[in-house]
Amino acid sequence: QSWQRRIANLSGQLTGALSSAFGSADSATAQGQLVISPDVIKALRENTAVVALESTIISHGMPYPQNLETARAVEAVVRQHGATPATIAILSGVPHIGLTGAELELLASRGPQVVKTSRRDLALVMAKGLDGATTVSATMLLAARAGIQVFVTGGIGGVHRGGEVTMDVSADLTELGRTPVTVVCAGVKSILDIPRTLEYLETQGVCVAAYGADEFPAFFTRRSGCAAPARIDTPELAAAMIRHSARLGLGSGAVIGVPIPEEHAAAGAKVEQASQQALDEAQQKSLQGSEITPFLLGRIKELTGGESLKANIALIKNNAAVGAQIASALAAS
Ligand code: PSU
Ligand code: MN
Repeated sequence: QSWQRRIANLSGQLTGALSSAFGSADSATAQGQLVISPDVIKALRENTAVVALESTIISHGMPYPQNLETARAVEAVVRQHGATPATIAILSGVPHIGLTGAELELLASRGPQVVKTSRRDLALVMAKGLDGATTVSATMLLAARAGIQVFVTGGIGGVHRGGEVTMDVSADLTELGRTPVTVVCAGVKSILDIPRTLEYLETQGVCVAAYGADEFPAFFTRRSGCAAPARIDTPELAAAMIRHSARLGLGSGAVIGVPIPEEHAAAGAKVEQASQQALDEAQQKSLQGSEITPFLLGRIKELTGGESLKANIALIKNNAAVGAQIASALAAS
């Protein structure tokens, strides 16, 4: 039995969901609490590579129709690199692992009307039968329940600037401390407090590595000024780290920060400036809680005339290639 499956079997709820999904030709008829798409079920059963993808980035992170195009392109990149993509969202109150084209379209076109669903929101979104776009924390949790160990996104949430006073610390960070999923991303945006985010992840016992670099990346720029706690240069080393973490039963996740490709990093300085302005505006508007991140992302996009969006799309595709290589190395081992 694979490690992946053994981890999956730790969850009784999941075992029910998986076996009912495995047993039915049409996964939509699964009796369990998760609906897993036929592709993903097949990949999990055959122990081939699977990469989880989040959906808040689709609903709240980008405008329509670029969000839909990007979601499709990212799935295609994952496939090109030999892995099965599993985009995760809640549809009519049911967590879905792997979405159809129509389901992706629905999420993308409804955008921010879909509930931004973090760990704390999951059960109530399900109870109300709503559509929810999962953040990094909720996506990690559901991926783990489905036995998926590698997850690709753009950037994770972090400690907000001023977080030492406001206590605005993304639930992504505590999730990383308690859910064994490796998140491949472009690091943490400089709209956040990157040094404190790294400190917090250390406290949570999360392995944080830069991929092929010594410095932890800052999303739009390759450098954050912060040394990465660790460095990983190959998919094989990432896979070995994930295996050891599982064998030890660490129970925590990992972050692998992939620097934005050089040719797209040029827009970085401009985006940095826009970030500062957006931060000032958010403060003037006294925005709070979960509104802050979507506001900042939207405002930066406006201020940079779409340049940040282009860079954003490029870096996510790059992360998808790396994540799929890591998932493939893990499946092969
Ligand atoms: N950071 C980005 N892009 C995003 C997000 C974060 O660069 O789209 C989204 C992710 O879904 C992440 C969430 O999990 O925002 C974090 O929100 P908050 O800061 O409210 O925890
Ligand atoms: Mn927050």
